[in-house]
Amino acid sequence: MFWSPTIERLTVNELERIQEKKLKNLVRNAYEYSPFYKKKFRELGIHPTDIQSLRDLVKLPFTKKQDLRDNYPFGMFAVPLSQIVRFHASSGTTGKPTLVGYTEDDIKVWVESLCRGLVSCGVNNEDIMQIAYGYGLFTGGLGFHYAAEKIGATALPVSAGNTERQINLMRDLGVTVIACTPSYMLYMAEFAEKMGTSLKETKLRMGIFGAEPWSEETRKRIEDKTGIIAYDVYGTSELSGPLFTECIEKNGLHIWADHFLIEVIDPKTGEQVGEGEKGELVVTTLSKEAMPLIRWRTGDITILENEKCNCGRTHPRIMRILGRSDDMLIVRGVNVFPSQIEHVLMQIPEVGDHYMIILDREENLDVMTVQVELSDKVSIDKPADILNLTKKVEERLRVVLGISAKVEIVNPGTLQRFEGKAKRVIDKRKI
Ligand code: DLL
Repeated sequence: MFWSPTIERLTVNELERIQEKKLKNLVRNAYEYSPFYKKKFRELGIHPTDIQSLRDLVKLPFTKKQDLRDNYPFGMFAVPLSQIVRFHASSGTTGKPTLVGYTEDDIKVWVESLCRGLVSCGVNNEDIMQIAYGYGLFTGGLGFHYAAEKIGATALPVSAGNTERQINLMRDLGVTVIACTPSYMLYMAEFAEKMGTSLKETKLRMGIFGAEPWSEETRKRIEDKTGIIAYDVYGTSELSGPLFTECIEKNGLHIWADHFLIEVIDPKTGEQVGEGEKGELVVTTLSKEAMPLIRWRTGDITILENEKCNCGRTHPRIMRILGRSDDMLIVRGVNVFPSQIEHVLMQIPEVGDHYMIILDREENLDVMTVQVELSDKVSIDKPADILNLTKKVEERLRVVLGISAKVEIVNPGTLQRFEGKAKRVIDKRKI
């Protein structure tokens, strides 16, 4: 089944012709209307007429997360605010979020992309889709919501959390498709067992899982425990939100080439790697109006596959995300940079210079513990004072990160010291 049968099966040549036309247009628009790109192109001596074909893409500079931070909130936008119909945001390194704006057409392209993906997994208008990604500034909930409705499926906008209610609704309403993080699915499966039931006894037949790294082993576990088919979905807020999914072949995620131009590069040299080689995914948005991105460094490591898929789609695929090229952690679906944690800790005079971040899974849910030494400059030893300090650090971290962390205050000099590069993150999670 196809959502846009003609477009999804265009020949590579036809797709390239669309991409070339859109790329030229994008560069012209960015140069004219985006203050950020105008300045950057001028600094580098690039003029839109330098871009005549897809081969010229490499002449263009990369765009990085830091660019979004430096131009917060509206400096990346290429349309006036009156044309923006929605904002989404994800957490940033120093408390400032990464803001994304959408025009009406940007939302349409996002929805179209995800509809193609969902239909490629077999979602149809008979399905009831439980959307257990967070609704709000996070793109997961609303992204799936709009696509489910567009397909004519029934959206159940339950958002994340309140697991007992999730399971009751799933059973009572005969939910057939669920969309959530893979770790939350595992948690739900276990919770159902505690409630004396099993998700195998529901009508659930499929799950679309993403927003965090996961593995083939986790897919197998989810499928074994729940009896459903598990598909991968990828996207980032900067590119819109959830966008690309596997099809029923489960052999890579289709990237919709009429809207997104992809490259895979060596993160160190910036050079494109050969097909089949591992590298960082770089995406140029060909249709986005509000916040066009040229050669956006996703930070995600993958492998590109250009061969036509057995499902009949001609658009390129990326293989399951294999890791990150930077230190970004994903904790309960939220992007967390260790530097954000350091920033919070170092603003609190009662804590010392040394800390450790420990990530683990309890009942399939991520738990983050931050161990930090007490400063040797202060004399706090009463348990009540330590408790107050613990609460204060926890609260500050919660405000900045948007998720909670367990804080443990330890005595000065007790945490590990490093001679070379500090390794402050211990990730015990098995994905
Ligand atoms: O996580 C968008 C999304 C929502 C995708 C729902 C899928 C489902 P951000 O919060 O901006 O956006 O986080 C994007 O999450 O750069 C990857 O590192 C990671 N990520 C997303 N999907 C996958 C996946 C949403 N399927 C960051 N596998 C990305 C591995 C993923 N990592």
